[in-house]
Parts: sequence; structure tokens; C-alpha cells
Amino acid sequence: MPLALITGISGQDGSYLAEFLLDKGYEVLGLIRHTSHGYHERIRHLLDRIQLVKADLTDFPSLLRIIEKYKPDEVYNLAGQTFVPVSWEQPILTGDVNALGVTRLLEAIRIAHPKARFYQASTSEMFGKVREIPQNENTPFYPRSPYGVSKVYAHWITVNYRESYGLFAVSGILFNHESPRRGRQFVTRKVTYAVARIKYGLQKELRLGNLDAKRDWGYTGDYVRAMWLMLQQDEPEDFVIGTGEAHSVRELCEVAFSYVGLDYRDYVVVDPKFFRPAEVDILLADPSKAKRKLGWEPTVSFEELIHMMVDADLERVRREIETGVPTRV
Ligand code: G4F
Repeated sequence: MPLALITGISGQDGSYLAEFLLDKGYEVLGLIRHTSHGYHERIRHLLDRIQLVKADLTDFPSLLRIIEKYKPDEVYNLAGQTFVPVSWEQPILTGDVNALGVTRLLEAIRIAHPKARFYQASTSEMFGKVREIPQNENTPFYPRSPYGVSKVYAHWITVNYRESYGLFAVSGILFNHESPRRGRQFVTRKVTYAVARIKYGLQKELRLGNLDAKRDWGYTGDYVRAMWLMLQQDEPEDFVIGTGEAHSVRELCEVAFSYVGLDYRDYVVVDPKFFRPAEVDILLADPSKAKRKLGWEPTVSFEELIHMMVDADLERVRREIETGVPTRV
């Protein structure tokens, strides 16, 4: 059985990837932080099939010990501070975890188990103030937040360890990917959860920031398959993963509200509190290399994705009302 180590296993991507790898017959080891809140809602259903180990991307010896002890065949680095607005409030923490954390992990692999294949969760946020539309693997980066800057460092250190030491290290440049397990602070879940609460009469309005921002939104279940495919290639290479379709936050609202028979204009209020110091106006992927070389294509459309998320939130809110217990994810 191949062994995969996933950092950030309790997050959205980690939980989908763990399911995917278990189905493929992998043994899955999940790295969690000692200070973790202890809620593992997204992986609760997997806890008897995976092993959790404690380490921290800011603590090199803990990473080294785990790589030395388990010698995983594949390492997926999905951990990090992933919410863009927080990166202006905590730029140093964001850099320590998202940027230097990757160097610590790569060093642990280089020293203790250089045969491991390494996946780095890179992001379309690196394109920031985009230099061209759509963005592909050769589009120059222009990050617009401390988060984006930290991810550019992480991308290049991954490339550097591949070129300096011959590690099988790849960077997956993933565009926004969503699911019913997406955190509620991200705009898709913020909208779909609010739609469900409004439908049940628990909320009267939804306060949002920039409705004109456009993103290339895909389904996380499709994106974790791309991560795995990248590590199965003969040669380590970087790939852009996205749908090739962009929609605005306004369109997201239209699709989500109209699905339950409501008009978003009656509920959405623009609140400058949610504007960012520097915005990324449009992200749109050109995923043709992934299609050609990995045979990867998305299977869920934008509308299907938003409907899936609204359905899941309607069910969650119904349960919350029935039991009186708020859900955590
Ligand atoms: O959902 P978001 O917070 O995602 P964002 O900033 O694009 O980042 C996500 O995708 C990246 C990949 O491109 C990842 F690297 C990153 O970790 C994360 O997963 O915001 C999307 C857009 C932004 O333009 C934002 O300004 O929605 C706009 N927006 C408008 N009102 C809002 C809101 N975003 C949030 N979170 N909350 C609002 O009220």
C-alpha cells in the first residue's frame, strides 16, 4: 500500500484528498497542529481509516521526525493560512507558515527521504493583478496580498528544490475550488449559507464586498484528482488547474438566490468593510496543459456547484433548527 502524508488534512482540500486516496488503496497519514481546535468535522467520517500525527509547519524538528519515521511515498502540502483578508492582519504568520513552512517541509524531505514525491498547493492568487487573460503556467506572477506573496515564494522554492536537488516536487496552480465543505468566510459558502438561512427566515440580509470581482470557480472533488495525477507523471512539472470559465460575485448571488426562488437584489447589501486593500479583479484559467498531459477535465459546472452547495446548506440549516445545535463547518 502506498503511504501518503497530507498536511492540512482537516481542511476542505485535505478531506476530499483523503477520501480520494483511501479509495485508491492508499494508507493516509494526516498532519495536524498540536494547537488545533480539535474539531475534525470534515474528516470525522474518516477517522477510523486514517492516522493523525502532530507536527507544525513552523516547527522544523517535528516535520523531520515525521518524514524520518514514516517515509511517505507522497507528500501533499495543503496546510496554510488560506484566507486572503487575514493575510493583511497577520502578514508575518502568513509568510512563516505559507512560505518558510514549505522550505522546512522540503528540507525535511531532502534530508530524510528524498525519494518522496511532493505536491505544493499553489494558487491563482499568485497571478493577482493579471498580466494576461486567461492565465497559464507561463503567465508572470503579480501577487496583490501578503497571502499571494507568500505563495509565490512557496512556488519558487518548490521549483528550486526540484532543480537543485532533483526532488520530484511539483506545484499545482489551482484556481478557486469550492464544495459544501468550504469554510464559511469564503464568498461562495458565505452566500450559499446565507441563502439557506434567509430561506428559513433566520436572516434578513447578506452583507458582501466587491460584487464585480470575477473568479474561475470549480469543484474541489475534481481538483484533488488533479493533485494526485500530477504526482503520477514520469517527470515533475507544474500545472494550472481551473475550469476556463469566470463568473462575478454578482452572478454567484444570482445563481444561488434564484435557485430557491429569491431575487438577490432584495437581500444583498454592499458593505465597504469587506473591500480589500488591493483586489484581484479577475482570475481565469487556461487549463489546456492539464487536459493534454494529465487527461484532466472538470466534471461539475458552475451552476451545478452552487446548487450543490445551496442544497447542502439548506439541509444543514434544517438540521440546526431541528436539533438546536449549530453546525461547525
Ligand atoms: O472567496 P474568497 O475569499 O476567495 P479568494 O480571495 O479568491 O481566495 C481563495 O481562492 C484562492 C485561489 O485563487 C486561494 F488561493 C485562497 O486560499 C482562497 O481559497 O473571495 C473571492 C472574491 C474576492 O474578489 C473578494 O473580494 O470575492 C470577493 N468578495 C466580495 N464580497 C468577498 C466578499 N469575499 C469574501 N470572502 N467575503 C465577502 O463578503
